Amino acid sequence: MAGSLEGRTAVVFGVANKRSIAWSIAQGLHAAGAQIAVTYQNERLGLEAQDMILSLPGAASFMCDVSNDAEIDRLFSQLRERYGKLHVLVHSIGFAPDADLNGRFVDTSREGFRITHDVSVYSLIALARAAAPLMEDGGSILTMTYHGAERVMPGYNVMGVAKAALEATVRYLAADLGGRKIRVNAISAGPIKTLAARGIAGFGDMLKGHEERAPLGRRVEVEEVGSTGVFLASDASSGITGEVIYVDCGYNIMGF
Ligand code: NAD
Ligand code: 0WE
Repeated sequence: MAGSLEGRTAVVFGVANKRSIAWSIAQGLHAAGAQIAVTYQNERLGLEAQDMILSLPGAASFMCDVSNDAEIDRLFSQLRERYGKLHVLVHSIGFAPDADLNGRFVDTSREGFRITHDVSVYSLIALARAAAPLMEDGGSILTMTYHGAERVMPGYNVMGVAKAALEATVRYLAADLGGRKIRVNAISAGPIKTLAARGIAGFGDMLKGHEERAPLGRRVEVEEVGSTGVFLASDASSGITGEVIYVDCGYNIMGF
């Protein structure tokens, strides 16, 4: 795969630390020859991001809180100034207020629902709209989803509803942007121990259940998500758009 993204520029959203799925995708894209821009949510996470990108020669980092339109506008003018064109956008962002993740779904607050959908779903629409004019040669947009969009996962709650909306958003964006040769896809990853998974009650048991039920008999490695990200970013996937690709060791196909 090395070299398949030579001459391409990619912007990656959602790097919090070395365990982030976004970081694995960024490393894969870089190894395939892409020039990388990494964005981070706030100054606190920026310190770590600046440290990490030292291992990706030529990479740069930018701050962008995706719940803020002005920050999105500022970021894309910085990207236009520095790179001119853009080929790949990776959206690896999800957030729900703690209270709405751990309680009963029926108790989801109006504000919790709004924040979850704003950060986890609307942001993809806003980023796709801002990126499209820079994707002059066509492009590939990818986002991260989870099986809780389709099946009830205890505790995933409003995030599951947001992931269902995210997967529908992928299809509507793919239809809108296909004429500009921009593809839009999602990776549905099995459970991975990242910052976003830490502190989730019963996550260890979930990993065990996954290992027991998945056809491959193990959990998914973050690098396997990274390599699928490289595939979706590259011309190897040129006929694929609007899809949700599972990288979960087959867990989702099982009925029992
Ligand atoms: P992570 O905590 O490393 O990444 C989540 C990222 O979202 C962080 O970098 C955080 O800074 C960013 N973020 C949150 N709010 C933001 C905002 N307002 N502006 C900008 N950035 C913001 O955890 P992760 O597991 O790598 O999660 C990445 C994606 O993968 C999420 O969409 C998550 O739902 C999805 N996913 C995770 C798993 C898993 O088990 N870890 C499985 C399937 C899908
Ligand atoms: O998408 C996710 C988790 C995303 C997430 C995590 C947090 C923790 C901290 C979103 N918002 C927050 N808010 C916080 O305050 N995953 C796919 C990982 C995950 O989360 C679960 C899971 C799995 C898997 C929650 C319940 C059940 C399964």
